Amino acid sequence: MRLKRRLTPCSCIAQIQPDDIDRCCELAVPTSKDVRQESSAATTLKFARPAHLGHIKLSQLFTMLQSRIFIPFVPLLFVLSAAGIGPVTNLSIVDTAVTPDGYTRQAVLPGGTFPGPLITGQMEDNFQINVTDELTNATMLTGTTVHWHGIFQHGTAWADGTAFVTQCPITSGNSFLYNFTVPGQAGTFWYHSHYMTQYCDGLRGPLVIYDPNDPYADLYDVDDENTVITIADWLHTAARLGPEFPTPDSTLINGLGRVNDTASV
Ligand SMILES: [Cu+2]
Repeated sequence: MRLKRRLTPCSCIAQIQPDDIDRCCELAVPTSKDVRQESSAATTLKFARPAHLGHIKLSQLFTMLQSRIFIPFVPLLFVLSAAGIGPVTNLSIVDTAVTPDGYTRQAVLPGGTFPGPLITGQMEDNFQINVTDELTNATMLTGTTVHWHGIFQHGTAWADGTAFVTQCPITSGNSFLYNFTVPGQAGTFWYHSHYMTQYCDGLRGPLVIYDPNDPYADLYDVDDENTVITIADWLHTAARLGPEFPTPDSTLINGLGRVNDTASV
C-alpha cells in the first residue's frame, strides 16, 4: 500500500516528503500535487530555515526517527491523527497542561491538543474559522491571532492573522472569524499563532487543502488525515520566561517525543 505522507514541520517548511528529506534541506520540494505552491514554498523557506531549523538538520531528524530512540513511536504515527475539521469550524485557543515528551508544562493549544486539530477543505472552499480566545494564564500571552501559513489571502488580508499588521490580537473571552477562500491553492500548509512568541508555546497545527481534480490521486491508496505527519520543536519553558534564543528540549513527531536523558527537565 502506498501512503501519501504529508509532512508538516513546525518550521514553516510545509511541503516536503520523507523521501525528499535531504533535498529539502537545500530547497523547497513541493509535493507532486503542490506544484502550484512552488513560489510560495520557496519564499517560505528563506525565512524559515535560519529561524527554526538552525539546531538540527532534517536528515538528522530522520536518522533519529530510524534509530531506537523513536522506534516505539513509529507505529503510532498513523493512528494518532484525528479526523480533520473545517472548512467551517470553531477553533478554541486554550491553556492546558500537556506531557508530549514525558515532561509536563502548560501550553497554549488550539483545540486543547498539540499539534492542533487538522483543518481540511477543498480547493475553492470558503474557510470560515471562528477562533475563540479562552486563554487566562498570564505566564504566557493571553491574546492571540492565527495565521494560515502559505495562504495567499488575496482580497482578505485582514484574515491573515498577523498581529499588529493586519489585525489587533483577539483578547481573552473574545472571538474572531477568519473568513477566506483559497482559489487555486491546494496542498499541505499549517497554521500558527502570529502573536509575538506565542507559537513557541504550542499554537500550531496542520492545514490541508485537497484538490478534487488531483492529477496524481491515482498514485496513492491513502491520502487523508492518517497520512499527515507533523514535526515540531518543543520547549519546556514558556516563551516569555525563557532565553531570547532557546534550544528546544525535544522534537515531537505527531505530538509525541522523548526527552533526552541529558536534557534539562
Ligand atoms: Cu507561518
